[in-house]
Amino acid sequence: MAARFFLGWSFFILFLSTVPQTCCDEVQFQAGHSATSMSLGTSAAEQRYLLYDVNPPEGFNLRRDVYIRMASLLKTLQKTSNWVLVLPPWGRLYHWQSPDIHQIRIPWAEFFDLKSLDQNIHVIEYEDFLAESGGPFIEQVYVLQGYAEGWKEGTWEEKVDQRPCIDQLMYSEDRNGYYRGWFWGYEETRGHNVTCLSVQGSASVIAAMLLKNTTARSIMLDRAENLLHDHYGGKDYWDTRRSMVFAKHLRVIGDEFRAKVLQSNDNADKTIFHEDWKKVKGKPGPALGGPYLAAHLRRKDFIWGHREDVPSLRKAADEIHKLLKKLKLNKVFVATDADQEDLQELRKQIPEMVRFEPTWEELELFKDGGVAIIDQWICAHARYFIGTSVSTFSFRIHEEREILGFEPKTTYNRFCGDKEKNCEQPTHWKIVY
Ligand SMILES: Nc1nc2c(ncn2[C@@H]2O[C@H](COP(=O)(O)OP(=O)(O)O)[C@@H](O)[C@H]2O)c(=O)[nH]1
Ligand SMILES: *[C@@H]1O[C@H](CO)[C@@H](O)[C@H](O)[C@H]1NC(C)=O
Ligand SMILES: *[C@@H]1O[C@H](CO)[C@@H](O)[C@H](O)[C@H]1NC(C)=O
Ligand SMILES: [Mg+2]
Repeated sequence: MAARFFLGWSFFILFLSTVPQTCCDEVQFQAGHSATSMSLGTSAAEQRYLLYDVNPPEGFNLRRDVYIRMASLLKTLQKTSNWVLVLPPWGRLYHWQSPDIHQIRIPWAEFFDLKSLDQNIHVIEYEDFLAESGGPFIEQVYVLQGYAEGWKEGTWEEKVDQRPCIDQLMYSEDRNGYYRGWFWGYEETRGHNVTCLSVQGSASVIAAMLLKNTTARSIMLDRAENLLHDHYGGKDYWDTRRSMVFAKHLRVIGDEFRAKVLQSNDNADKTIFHEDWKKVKGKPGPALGGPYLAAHLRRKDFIWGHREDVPSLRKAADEIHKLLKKLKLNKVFVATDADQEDLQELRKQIPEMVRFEPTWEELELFKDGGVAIIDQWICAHARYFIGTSVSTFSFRIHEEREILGFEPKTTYNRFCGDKEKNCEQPTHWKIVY
């Protein structure tokens, strides 16, 4: 536990003060539990906890999308009773490969501004849940899955049913009858009951069931990505998306880099940031952006499949040079997950390339997730952005630029594959306020 707080930097102290001690043995939990079960069904104000997790191979930016779905489920639940969303600690992500860095049990406050999240729906960190709910126990785990028989042709209906588990269960019963599992790296956490649910439909289809079929106070939805958006791109979607403000310490680093290396600042760029996201009501157009082009070049697993819509480095470099000329810019900021070999090639092809390269200390401090956010923040403030086809990393940059008020044609652009015939450009999603 102490390992996470080895750093003395002042802004980490902030986190410390909000993170209570993990505690409590079973006895305490049982005591707390029986006290509350007496009032079950009688007290509408009783706090219930919604927890969730996502399929392990999914990356950071798809997980951000699943958060939006869970937030709309929480809003639906809150119409009937008192619920809070417990933020699933970050960690063990496939793309976070920097060696020797402790990258599990990371609280959301290291990446996002909790106060901003909390202005949209009531959220708490997992460590707060442990302290508040009386210990490392989750009463009911539902593992979400599809239907074994698939979709019946021609009929789409939203439904949820208790069904036998289709895949091998990632939880196992210990000798005391508790379920053990990954639980975000919290080994002491146990589930009282694990059940598989087949679901088809948007996040809120499960709401009625959570309200009526179970009295569990803490409920975890595992494989939550099986629930779809209630209304992708609607007001509720955008409210939640706008509330996902990056943590201040990461924005500050991004802004310093913009100022020092790219001669970019909010006043000149007309990209004014408000601490209160609810006060921002941008219209597309007024944002100008810093005097640089930004490109997101997704490599690794995106090129291993030889996808038709992902360019070679040569082709990407050509496109970047064309754009620099057209836009009369001489700097290009490149965000990429390219390996060392690809990076060398990129430097050769694009000598004017600028990148955010953290020192080891910065990497240890911000972690792979924080560095990716800094890359996204810098891309979001460029005069013009071009991303990689169907990368959620690029999609989140589109949204950030939309919030900042950029003209759509400076945002919804992507590289084309070398032999791609029909290079369709990304969809423009307008904010609904
Ligand atoms: N720092 C940094 N990391 C990146 C970049 N592109 C990809 N990554 C890493 O690779 C992951 C990609 O997975 P994901 O977020 O799911 O986006 P997607 O797979 O592109 O849809 C990111 O979360 C980052 O960890 C980049 O430009 N800069
Ligand atoms: C929830 O309860 C209703 C009514 O008892 C039942 O018909 C339904 O199958 C239950 N749903 C699940 C997912 O258990
Ligand atoms: C576990 O939960 C399911 C769904 O609520 C329920 O049908 C089942 O009886 C529970 N099992 C135990 C052992 O309590
Ligand atoms: Mg991914």
